[in-house]
Amino acid sequence: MNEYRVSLVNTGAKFAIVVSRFNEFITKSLLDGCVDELLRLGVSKDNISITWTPGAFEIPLTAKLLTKKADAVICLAAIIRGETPHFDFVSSETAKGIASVSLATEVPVIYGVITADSVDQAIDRAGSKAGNRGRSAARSAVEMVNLVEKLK
Ligand code: INI
Repeated sequence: MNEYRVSLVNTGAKFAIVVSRFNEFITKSLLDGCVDELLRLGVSKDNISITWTPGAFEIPLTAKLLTKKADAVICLAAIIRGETPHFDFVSSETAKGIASVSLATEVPVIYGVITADSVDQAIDRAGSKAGNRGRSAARSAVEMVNLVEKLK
């Protein structure tokens, strides 16, 4: 039986973070958590890049371009239902786009997007009651880089 279970040990890989400026007061906390967790996992500052987009909808194209420069791309955004009638459209296109970029490029593209019904719920997931989605996305990215390296 083969079982692939990789560690969270960083191997010198490059990480590109894409973060949406929409709802910046939330996404800034996701970014802080993400960078802090990458550093705690031993990633050097020189191997982290940060790219801002206007909104979540623009993340998939940006992520696709960044797959040429990084071993993993981490996507951070906050889509809040209360603020938009097109919540469902933006959130589903963002999720589908991120998944298809990852499948097309075979580079891990991590979904660190909060979809919340209210600003309070988004705050809970950006570094308070329910953890920090940016921090967990950083851990997923390091794990996936190691897993892809092992499986390829
Ligand atoms: N973008 C977000 O990242 N979060 C949102 O909650 C949001 N809302 O509410 O509309 C949002 N909209 C902007 C969208 O991502 C695009 O930037 C815009 O439509 C231009 O293409």
